[in-house]
Amino acid sequence: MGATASQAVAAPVLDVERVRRDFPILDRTVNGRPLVYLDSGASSQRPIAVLRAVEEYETHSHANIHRGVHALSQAATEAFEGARERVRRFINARSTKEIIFVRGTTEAINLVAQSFARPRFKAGDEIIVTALEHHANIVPWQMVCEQTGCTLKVAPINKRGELLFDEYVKLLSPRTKLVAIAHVSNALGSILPVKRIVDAAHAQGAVVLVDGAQAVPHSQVDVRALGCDFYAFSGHKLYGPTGIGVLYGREELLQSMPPWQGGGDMILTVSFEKTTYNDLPAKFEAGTPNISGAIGLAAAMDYVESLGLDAIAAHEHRLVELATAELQKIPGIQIIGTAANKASIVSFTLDGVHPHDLGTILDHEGVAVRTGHHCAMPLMTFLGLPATARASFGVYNTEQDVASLVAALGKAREVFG
Ligand code: 7TS
Repeated sequence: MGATASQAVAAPVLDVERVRRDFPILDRTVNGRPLVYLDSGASSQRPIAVLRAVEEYETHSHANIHRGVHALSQAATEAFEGARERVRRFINARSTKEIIFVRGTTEAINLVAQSFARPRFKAGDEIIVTALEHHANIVPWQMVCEQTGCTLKVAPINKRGELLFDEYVKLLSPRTKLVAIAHVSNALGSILPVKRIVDAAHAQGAVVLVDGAQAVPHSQVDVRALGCDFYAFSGHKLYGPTGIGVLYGREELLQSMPPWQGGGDMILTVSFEKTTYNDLPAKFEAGTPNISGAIGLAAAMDYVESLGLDAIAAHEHRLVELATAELQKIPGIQIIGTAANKASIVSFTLDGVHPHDLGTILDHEGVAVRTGHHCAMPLMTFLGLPATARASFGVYNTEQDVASLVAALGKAREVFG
């Protein structure tokens, strides 16, 4: 991923005005101003197609899945399993057995930590993460280290927000059991060279988990081409509902892992003497899942593919370039994160103004950005910053949105002198 200039020219163009009409929320005002939504990195908005798919299911087809011979239960099961097949195609997994529905990226990573890592890692084993990870890709591994005695190693980055690849490779050894990396940094937008990271890890026999929360909404992801062993993402950053996400795992690995949670749906037989577990993917889906969420997620995947992921990537790349160029012209603005390869995110600070105060002024102008440590406190410590303001772009953002951000920053500079 990461559109180069020539790719950006060749890619199909997104009709953004038409796209915007698909998102009713964009018509609302905030503090008396038209909403300028620049926080899709935290959660994107939903198009009518997703809202309708969820409403249609809840209104006309809801029942519990895998449980009844009655018509509604069968319809719900078909829709839910159809959504799984939709996800499989979206990321090009081999089999629907490799698609586990979870609550989101956080749950997916915890599942791998507790079911893959915890039972097999021991003192002397090592897990590698990078210095720019979201807490969701740090804390579950720290918990495994506490539980098993294994050690967490951190692959360093430079001040631009790029992984120091050679330093990462130096950390790899036969002790490395797992490498857990973001595909795209949520705080800086850096795109990591996942394929190279995976190949180097595999050469040492380590398994690789990719946190794809910030990648799937912005470019085509092919888990087989990447060669990763696990890939995690959330529906709500991909124009789908909250409370639904995906863990992709290579079938062979998922087969070798014990269930994480016990309950209904994940068993074949239960007796007080011996319980046997269901086959994949049910083994990892105890209890009633988020049925409408999965259906909404499938609709979201239809929607983004109808726009074209190449067109989306090119559009957002243009907005990142434009925002970076315009913000750099404003005295006192520092762009945080200047990696050569970036996706959809521009983090910045304004000299002398705390990002939270900046975010409040921008909100008065109707401009929604996220401010704070972006759940990446170790990264902020490395950068020597308490926080940044972050504009993150989605399919519905326009050059006018960038202009509104720039104008609102002008207001903020006036307010703070
Ligand atoms: N990993 C990355 C890279 C993320 O950006 C996020 C959420 C998560 C994991 C966790 O995802 P969840 O859906 O399970 O919560 N990131 C953000 C963000 O940047 N602002 O708000 C949430």
